[in-house]
Amino acid sequence: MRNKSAVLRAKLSERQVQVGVGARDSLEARLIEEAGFDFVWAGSLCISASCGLPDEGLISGPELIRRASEIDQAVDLPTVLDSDLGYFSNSQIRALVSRIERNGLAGICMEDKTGPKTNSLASDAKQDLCGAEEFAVKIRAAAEARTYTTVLIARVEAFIAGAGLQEALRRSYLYSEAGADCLAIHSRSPNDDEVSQFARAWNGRVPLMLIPTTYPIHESSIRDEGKVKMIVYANQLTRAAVKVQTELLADLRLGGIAAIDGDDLVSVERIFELQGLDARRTFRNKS
Ligand code: SPV
Ligand code: MG
Repeated sequence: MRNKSAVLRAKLSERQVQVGVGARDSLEARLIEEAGFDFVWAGSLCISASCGLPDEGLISGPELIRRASEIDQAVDLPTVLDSDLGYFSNSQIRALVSRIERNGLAGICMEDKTGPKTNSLASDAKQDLCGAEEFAVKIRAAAEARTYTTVLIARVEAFIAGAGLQEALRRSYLYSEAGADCLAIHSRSPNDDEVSQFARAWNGRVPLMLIPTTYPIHESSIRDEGKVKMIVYANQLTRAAVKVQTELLADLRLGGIAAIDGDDLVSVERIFELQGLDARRTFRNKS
């Protein structure tokens, strides 16, 4: 088996930006791989949504790992688990890191908010930070629990909580000292001002990750600056699927199958093809 965490870790020191996309299941992961992206993001928002649940920590740690590893096994790409984890105890973190490693997941992202867990893009939700020093201890516990090359991403929610640039920087230095391999600087600003200011001010040893949902960014300008090494398009696939499926269901309800234009659908053979990737891979490896 390829060591996916070593692949992801090695790429973090290259000039190129690694671009990941959020998948809620194995089929989406295969589409992401086929389209040429670098890694899969197993995000709590889309996985919760696929269970018809709010992104509020209702899926347990082991269940989230099971879902992420199902996604991971469908592709050769590395998978990063968005594990929340910030409100877990140190011993829970150690147990989960060990399970994450045994399941072959390449990276873990932990965020520095207190429970109860809320989604960072929910403007009406409580977005309280946990103590920075307390979270640094959790990062250290996760880093020390690793027996492998698992990439540990500390997610800084200072901008989400309205705590500003200086607090984002203070936390980032602490987490990088504690053993984080990368810092996810999250923002839900309508433009890239917060993340750009942060990137300009950041002089630490580890690279940055961005999750551009509410603001546009240009991958080429980010690459030239050299501090951001990971980008995640976390929820665009699920949002696109909901849009297309809602429209198709309305047409189907109103006009039956005659109302569906064949060009709006992929063929059944295309689904067979996506289902068969594993078989082809096994065949290739044997020959
Ligand atoms: C997720 O995809 O679950 C994330 C990113 O954590 S966000 O929804 O933007 O907080
Ligand atoms: Mg999440």
